[in-house]
Amino acid sequence: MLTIYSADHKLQDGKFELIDGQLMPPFERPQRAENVLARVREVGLGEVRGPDDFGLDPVRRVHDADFVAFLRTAHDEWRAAHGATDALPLNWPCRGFRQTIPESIDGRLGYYSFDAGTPITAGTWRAITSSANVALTGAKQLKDGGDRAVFSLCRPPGHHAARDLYAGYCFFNNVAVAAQWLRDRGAARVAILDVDYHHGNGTQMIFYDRADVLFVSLHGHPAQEYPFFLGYEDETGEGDGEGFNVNVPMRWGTAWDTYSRALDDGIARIAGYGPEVLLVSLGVDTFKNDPISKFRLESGDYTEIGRRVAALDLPTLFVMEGGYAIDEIGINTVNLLAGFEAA
Ligand code: Q9C
Ligand code: ZN
Repeated sequence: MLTIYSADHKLQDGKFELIDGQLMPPFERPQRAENVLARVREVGLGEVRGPDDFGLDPVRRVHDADFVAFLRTAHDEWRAAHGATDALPLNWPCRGFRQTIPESIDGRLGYYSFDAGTPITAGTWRAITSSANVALTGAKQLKDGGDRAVFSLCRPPGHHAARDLYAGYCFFNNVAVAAQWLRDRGAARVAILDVDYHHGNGTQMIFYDRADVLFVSLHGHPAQEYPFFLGYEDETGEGDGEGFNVNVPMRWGTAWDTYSRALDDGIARIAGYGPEVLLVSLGVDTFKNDPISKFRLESGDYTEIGRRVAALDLPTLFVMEGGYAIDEIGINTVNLLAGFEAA
C-alpha cells in the first residue's frame, strides 16, 4: 500500500494545550506521525511518497472562504497583538450571544473555534495546507492510479473541523476535502467510516444535509466524551441527507466484543449504500493505553478492523486522525493497514 507523507507536519508543534485544568505539552505532537512513518517502513508496507500541491480551491469546497482567510493570517495577527506565543482562544459566542464576526484576533479565535486545546502556531498554516494536500494526493492516486488502497498519513488531523470551525487538534477537515474532491471528479456516492475514538463532528456537520456522502462514526458517547455536543444516535441527517448519517456512540470501557458488533453494523450500512469509494478516518485512540481515551481495544484488534473493512471490497483511502499512545501508535495504525492488505 502506498503511503503519502510530508515532513511539513512537524511545523505544527504547539507548546501547550489546556487540559484537565493545566497547560500541558500537547498530546497531538510531531512524534506521532514520525512513529507511524517508522512503522510503515519497518514492516515494508510499501512506497512512501510526498504530496502534490492542489492549491486552496479543494479546501474551499468544504470550508468557508472567510475561515480559510482567518487561518492564513491568524498567527501573524496574534503575534502583532501578543508576541510570538501560540494563539489560543479564551471565550466563545455561546447561547444568547451574537454571531457577528469581531475585528480583533482574540474575538475571531473564539468565533472560529470550539475549544482551547488547539494552538495556532507560526507553522500551523503550512502544516495544515500540507496535510490537506496529503489527503488529496491519496484521493488522486486512488482515482487515477487505480490503487486498491492508499494511506494518507495526515497530520494535523481533521475530523473535528467543520465548515468554519477548528478544534480538537483539527483545522482543515482532510477526509471531507478528499471526499468532496472525489465527488467533484465523478464518484456518485462516497462513504466515510470514522473509527477515531472521538465523534467526527466536523465531518458530520459538513455532509449532514447530503445524500451523496454517507457518514458512519463509531465513538465514545458524547454524554461522557469530547466533543460532548454532537454524536448521539438520533442524529440521522436532515433534508436530503436524512438517513445518511450514522452514529454509534459507546460507553467508557468498551472493548472488542461490543466494538466489533458496532463495526459490523457500520460496515453493513456502508455495503447497503453502495458507494463507489470508501474513506476511513483512521484514529487509533480507541487503544487500551491511550492517555486521553477510555476504550479498551488491543493491538491485535486493529488487524481485524482492517480485515473487516477490506471485505467491503471498495477502493479505500485511509486518512490519519487521532491516537496518542505514542509508543504503540505505529503498531496499531499499521496493523489496521496490513490487516486490510492481507485480506
Ligand atoms: N480529557 C482527535 O483525536 N481534548 N482529537 C480531549 C480529554 C480534545 C482529539 C480532552 C481531544 C481531541 C483528532
Ligand atoms: Zn480522536
